[in-house]
Amino acid sequence: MIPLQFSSAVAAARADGTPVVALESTIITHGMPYPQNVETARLVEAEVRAHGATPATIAVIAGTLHIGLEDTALEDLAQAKDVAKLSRADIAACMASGGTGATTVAATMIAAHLAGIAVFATGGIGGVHRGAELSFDISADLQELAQTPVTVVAAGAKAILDLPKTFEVLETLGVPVIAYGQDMLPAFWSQTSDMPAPLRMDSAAAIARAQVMRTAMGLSGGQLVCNPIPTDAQIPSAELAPIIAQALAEAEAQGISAKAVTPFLLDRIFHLTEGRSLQSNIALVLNNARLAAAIATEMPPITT
Ligand code: PSU
Ligand code: MN
Repeated sequence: MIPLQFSSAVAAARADGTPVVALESTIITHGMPYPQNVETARLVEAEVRAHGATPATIAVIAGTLHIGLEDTALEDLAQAKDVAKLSRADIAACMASGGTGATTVAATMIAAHLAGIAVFATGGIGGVHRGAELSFDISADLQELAQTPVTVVAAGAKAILDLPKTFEVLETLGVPVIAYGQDMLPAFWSQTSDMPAPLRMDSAAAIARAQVMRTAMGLSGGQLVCNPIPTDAQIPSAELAPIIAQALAEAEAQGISAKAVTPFLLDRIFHLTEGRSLQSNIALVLNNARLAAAIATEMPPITT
């Protein structure tokens, strides 16, 4: 038996067959500082509700996999120190030992699929880190997209990563990468990159139909929807490039490795931009929540 706990709102949505959008918790515990992390988590949940779906923020608390968090649990998680960062490799061990942990994109996809939820909104996915040819640091998020049937809405991958290598690996793994409403891939803090998107779709219905077809054909895995950041929230890449370079140099000098890399870089970029990177991050997550709610509305209802 898997210890699963649905929030009252998610349980009601499942019973009624109304749309649900999964949300991750690592962005709360390891991606943003307190209190902006919990404020953002609440805004994202509200945005999903305002667009006709029920938010299901996912986390492991004392060994139980929560699909949807009540507000006090969200607040506790946002304030907690030393919460584990869980991916495919460690989520089961954490649950078996009664531990508490936040779910990354990979672990959130696993949990969403267990709960029958087909759509998930986040900010950015993990990917191939710069220098991966030496470190072999490639996020488990990419493999998860190849095997778990959940459509993930993100703003692309952050420029802290090696973007061309990240998209090469996704192609190798057979993951559909869809730019929403434009020909070029977005690049997280900017609306466009210099990379053409493998696929372009202009409606939530088209994205939902593609996932349904994929699953019907027996093709495993999900889809990555790359939704460009709103115009007024962009940060020019020329402005961020030296900041990212500095954060990467500091990570290297301090010997930061493995799962500590992404949280370290996000925190350094937040401080080096005096919080501006966070404002952009919040705007794009909200934008992704809106699109995810629209896609969830077009998906077949959850069957329990
Ligand atoms: N990218 C972001 N913000 C984040 C993350 C990635 O822009 O908070 C988090 C997500 O939870 C993602 C994880 O799944 O970092 C990837 O970590 P790693 O690179 O260690 O796989
Ligand atoms: Mn990694």
